[in-house]
Amino acid sequence: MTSNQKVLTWLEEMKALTQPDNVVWIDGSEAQLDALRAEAVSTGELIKLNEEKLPGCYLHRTAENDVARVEDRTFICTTKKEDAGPTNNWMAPAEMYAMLKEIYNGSMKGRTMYVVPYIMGPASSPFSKVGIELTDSIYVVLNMNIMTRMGQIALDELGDGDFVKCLHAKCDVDPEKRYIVQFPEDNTIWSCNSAYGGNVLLGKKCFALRIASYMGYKEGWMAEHMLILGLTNPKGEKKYVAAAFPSACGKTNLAMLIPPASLGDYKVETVGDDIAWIRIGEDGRLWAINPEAGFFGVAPGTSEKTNFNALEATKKNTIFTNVALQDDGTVWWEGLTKEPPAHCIDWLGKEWTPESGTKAAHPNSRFTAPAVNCPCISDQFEAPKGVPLSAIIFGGRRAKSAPLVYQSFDWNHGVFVGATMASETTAAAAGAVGVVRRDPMAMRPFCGYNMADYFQHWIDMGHKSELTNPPKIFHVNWFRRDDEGNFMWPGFGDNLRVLNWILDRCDGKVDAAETPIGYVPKKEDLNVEGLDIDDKTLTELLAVDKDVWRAELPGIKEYFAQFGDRLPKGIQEQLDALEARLK
Ligand code: TSX
Ligand code: MN
Repeated sequence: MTSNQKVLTWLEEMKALTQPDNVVWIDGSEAQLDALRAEAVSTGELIKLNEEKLPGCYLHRTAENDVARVEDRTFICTTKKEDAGPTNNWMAPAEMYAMLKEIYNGSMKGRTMYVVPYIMGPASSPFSKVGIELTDSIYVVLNMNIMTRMGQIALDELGDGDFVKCLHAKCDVDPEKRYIVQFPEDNTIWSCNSAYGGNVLLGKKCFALRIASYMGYKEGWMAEHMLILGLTNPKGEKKYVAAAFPSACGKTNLAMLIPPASLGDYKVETVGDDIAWIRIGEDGRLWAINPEAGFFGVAPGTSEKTNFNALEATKKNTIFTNVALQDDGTVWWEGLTKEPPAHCIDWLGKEWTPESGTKAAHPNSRFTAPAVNCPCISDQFEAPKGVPLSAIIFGGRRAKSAPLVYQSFDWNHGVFVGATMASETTAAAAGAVGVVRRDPMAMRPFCGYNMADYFQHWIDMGHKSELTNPPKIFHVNWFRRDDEGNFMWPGFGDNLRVLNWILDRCDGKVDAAETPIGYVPKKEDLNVEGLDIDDKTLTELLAVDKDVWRAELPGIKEYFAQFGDRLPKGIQEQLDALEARLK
């Protein structure tokens, strides 16, 4: 399948280490995939779902202790500890390789190793990169088939070039020996003792964010935890934005937003829901591609009402992980319907009724759905150069501080807005509810190098002479609450009203009010026609309370303090300027 000597040499080395009984090259053909699906069904690894209602769909249940990414066991192994920075776990590469080799040693005895070549990005795009994942899990192969361009196509793309070397072994799924390890200086990812999505689909968070962010730092581009969407207005003018949100802010929902018909003939198209690779184009703008080919979305909360398009995307050729199985061979999760089913099999494989007092689907249960299934997928989804960005949007879940939307004063201030991103925790995550978690650019668990250097890279990108027309930078908050604790903004499709203000600002079409934190809309410039929202609420939604913002400063300072003198001067200047404006 390939004569690339680097691939063949590495494969021999990994075979000698893991000692599989068989090695199977994945070519991406339907015949081979079908055989793998059949094998997984025969062993119980997959459950075939109702072929009439959910054609080509399967259910997989992971081990009970293997249901999420494991940040405390995720490492960035650079030669120097400082290059990984204070927000990453670190171990010296030689020490880590030695420790992991003991775990991998003979771990594939009696098993089959699958060689999975894949492309992150559209085939034959100059922005795309090739990886090869060695895995002993059919579930991983079938998920990679949805999430990437996989098989011979990737080897053809690779030629005799370089690739990211990914090794995954399920081992005993022992949580004490579970490691997700990036070696950015070696283009290498090693993952063991897990069989859950983000830990084992190594093209996604490990490659397309952690390794790629380091590549972008070295090569002058950016790998970001961002959705990409296209918005066409009634005049037919099309613009693209990228947006970063921490978890539980509805990023996939925004990526697939349905414009309310009452606002006129708008169209939203999805380019990506999770990751953007961004470069400076020949026209002096930033251009973004989605390196992925599918959506690995959180199932609970996804419904016809919250995200019709995502739900549609899951109706064929989709793999569900840790959702509930209904008696008719379809799936269910909390929030899919108002009324739960009278009976189902829960994510642990046990009988479940609404009286069980437990969740039928795991809160982090997932669908792996092909992007081509999405009714609103962009016609630019496969565009080799990607799409030009008019705006970059940062967001968070804040009850009181952040107004509905504000624009940064300039690029460096926009980087500061991203660097100070924070979100209040929800019941969906482990731990206390309503606690402020700092999550710069939503990259806290995904930055493959020192986050202070990452901030500097953001600043530097904005000042490159080739970037003659940078996007404007904004911050949104759909989650502001009144004193009774009610959400003040209807959110969902009505967020289009905010996107319209953002794009009008990019076009210089609307004025704004200057506040200490940035430019906020003048009330009359935000279209609230047809909304049940009174003047007082609107004022409150757009208000910037100096006292609340002054109270934010200690948390920001404390967060930045961990970077010591590696914190960019450009960021410190922004902090000082904000403090002065809040006096
Ligand atoms: O995804 C959300 N978005 C973005 C949509 C494009 N959610 C769900 C978040 C959990 C992942 C939201 N929840 C949004 C939002 O804009 N806003 C809210 C808060 C909210 C919830 C319910 C209502 C209003 C606001 N109203 C009623 O239920 C009637
Ligand atoms: Mn994500």
